[in-house]
Amino acid sequence: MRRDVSRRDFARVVGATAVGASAALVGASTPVAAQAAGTETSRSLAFPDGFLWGTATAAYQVEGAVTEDGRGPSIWDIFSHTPGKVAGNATGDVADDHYHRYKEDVALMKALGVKGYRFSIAWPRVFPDGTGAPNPKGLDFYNRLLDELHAAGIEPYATLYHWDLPQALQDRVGGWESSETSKAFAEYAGYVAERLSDRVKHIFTINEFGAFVELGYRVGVHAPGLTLAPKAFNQTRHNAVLGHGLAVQAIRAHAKPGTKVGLAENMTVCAPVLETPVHVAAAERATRELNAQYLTVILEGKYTEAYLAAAGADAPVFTDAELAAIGSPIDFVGINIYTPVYVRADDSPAGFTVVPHPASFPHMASPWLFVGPEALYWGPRNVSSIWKVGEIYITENGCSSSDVPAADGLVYDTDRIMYLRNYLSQLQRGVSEGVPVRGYFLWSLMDNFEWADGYTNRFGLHYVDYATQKRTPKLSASFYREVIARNRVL
Ligand code: GBH
Repeated sequence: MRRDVSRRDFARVVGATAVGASAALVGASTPVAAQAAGTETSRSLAFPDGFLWGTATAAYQVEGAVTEDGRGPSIWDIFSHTPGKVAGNATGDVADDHYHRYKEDVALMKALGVKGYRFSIAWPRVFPDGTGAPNPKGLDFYNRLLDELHAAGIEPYATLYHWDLPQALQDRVGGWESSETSKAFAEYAGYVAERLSDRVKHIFTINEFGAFVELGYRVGVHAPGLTLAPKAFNQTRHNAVLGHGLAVQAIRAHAKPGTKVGLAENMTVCAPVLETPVHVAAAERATRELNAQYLTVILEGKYTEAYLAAAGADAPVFTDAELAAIGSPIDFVGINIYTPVYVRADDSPAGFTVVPHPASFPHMASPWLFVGPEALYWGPRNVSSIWKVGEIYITENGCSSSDVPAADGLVYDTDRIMYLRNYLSQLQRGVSEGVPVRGYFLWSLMDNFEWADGYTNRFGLHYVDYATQKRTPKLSASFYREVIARNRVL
């Protein structure tokens, strides 16, 4: 006899939220894994004990409260308030109001069962002018958040720069166009590390050079909205990696012993078109060259010859001391992975070619988010095989879906679950082969301000009704809770 299994079971597991208190819903009932310990049908696709399951957000995308407690303006405040820059002229003024609702949001995480939370610290809360006098009230917010996470048994992973540069630095020195910003970033990093490293054991310097520098200073679709000529632009890239390196040194100088430091980069993930030795080797060559300006120089302490040759007279100007700083040893590499590029071997001097996606290649709600699950296998595998990195985190992975609440108020995001199931299966493949991925942070805990897309693209495990700030777990939240509880893909 047919019955409406999916709808009824889902409603039982997560439905409480739709009608009542949010935090209770996903986690309140006995985890299914506990009931199922003896009846589990499969142990395939299992992760090792202690694998760190987490979720992620970033300050400007969730906090709101942009003028509260002495926070200074960031380049994203100015950019989003400039008409025509963000879809619907949306801003992060309120976003998810996480600044006031962080306790509720930590409860959502606890209900999911995550063991780690990756969040970012807003530089303009801590130094409203970018440099100079710190604003203690700014750091207080993160102290409150850390206390709440600690009480919930969730390990904090803090990112120092997720794109919200103090506007004062943009005005005074041109932001990342100047190495003054690199130095200011290091001062801020040391200041925060000294004060938070009693509880924060993992610090990421910078989130995604490959996004904020390219889109903010070359393409102009992200803050500060510039379209620099190649020479100034390559110098900007250099200043950004220099900022990372100087910050690593400052963190080492000021943090408690044992604090680990790394970065979170959306490296270009190169997947071989065919898994044969010749194409696998080409994908490794491509990984070094297509990440030359960021990850490669950070991990090797020098630019590749091909990068400098291609830049020619537009190459960045730098000193050996700067390269040494950029190449400061780090403890782990974080990789934000959404989509791969496919690479094949060829007879060119570079020894590889990127194969463009055919028009029919499937993507999620965001047109750029092509579905290539094997990115979660090849990304970390390439990093570990090329650079012998021994500790890797997937610092972001997730997707946008159309996410329209059904008549019963719930969001049945089966496409997001399909995406996650396939990506996590490829991650599991790598981990089971010994690729040293220690944890995974799903982007994102909840729908939020998606930069130039405003609120039009939703990446959350929780649906946010922006009119009421009500959070409702999507079906994917149940999926992720079960993955965590069972420590395997399902
Ligand atoms: C990450 O960027 C960010 O770290 C995070 O803040 C963000 O919310 C999340 O992913 C989801 O996007 O529209 O053609 O100009 C991922 C890298 C950079 C990919 C911006 C999409 C825009 C492409 N993203 N890019 S386009």
